[in-house]
Amino acid sequence: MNTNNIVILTGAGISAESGLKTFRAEDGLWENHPVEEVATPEGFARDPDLVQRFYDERRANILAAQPNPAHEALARLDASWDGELLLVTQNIDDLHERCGAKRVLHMHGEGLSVWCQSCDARHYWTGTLRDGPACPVCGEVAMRPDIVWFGEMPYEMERIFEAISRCDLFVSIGTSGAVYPAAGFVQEANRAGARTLELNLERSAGSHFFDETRLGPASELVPEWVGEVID
Ligand code: BJW
Repeated sequence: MNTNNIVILTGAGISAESGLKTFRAEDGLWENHPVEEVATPEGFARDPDLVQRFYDERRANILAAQPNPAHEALARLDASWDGELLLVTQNIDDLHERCGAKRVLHMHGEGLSVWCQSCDARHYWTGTLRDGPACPVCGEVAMRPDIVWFGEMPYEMERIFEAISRCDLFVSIGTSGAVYPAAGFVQEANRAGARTLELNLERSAGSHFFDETRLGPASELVPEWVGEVID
């Protein structure tokens, strides 16, 4: 089958070799708090200082991390692929963009973006929020991380489902398949008649939905696969 339209989904596993922690591989805790406790609107309402500190730390980690060969390979694919391509990432880091990838969509938000709850402006932000900086646009102290928490609607779902409905190849990289709606994308791609490929360190919750699963570190599997596609 000829491949023209590609949708790629990436998760925390692609950035693991850049030193950014995955969510479920270790104990899933941050300072003894389950991640679900800090990554929810309820958690933020209950203890804003805790949640701001969590994301201040994540922001600093993102800035310190460097892309790895998997990010570089996907950027090469993006630059050379004449057909349609959408790189949907669940990650809040900017490692895809730092390699030059252009067709990137951050469905769970961005760690280096903050969102003013008072005037709705978004700002590129590399500093902290726990000290309560005022919004540069409206002056109110009402900024939160621009992150999609549990119970909130991920970004650009219509555009994602539309791209999946037209793709002929769907590739999932470094994600456990534990969080919806991203975990359901493979079934949407199957319904669309696309070929489905999973690249992951270990079998995921949704492995049985894929036509093919390749196991190994993303820094090896992704450059190999991109080499096959470009050639
Ligand atoms: C490697 C590797 C290496 C390691 N190389 N691989 C009951 C049933 C179904 C759904 C629900 C339910 N109850 C509630 C829900 C909905 C809920 C949900 O899914 N909950 C689950 C816990 C069940 N989802 C939501 O609330 C979402 N919103 C929503 O559903 O809105 C309604 C809606 C309806 C219909 C259509 C559309 C919308 C919002 C989800 C928001 C997720 N937010 C987080 C945190 C924010 C970002 C941040 O702080 O960074 O996003 S949670 C966290 O999980 C983060 C991640 O993006 C996300 C996915 O994790 P990921 O990337 O898969 O990481 P891991 O750690 O799980 O896996 C890493 C994988 O890599 C592993 O497999 C490793 O083996 C592998 N790996 N090293 C290759 N070197």
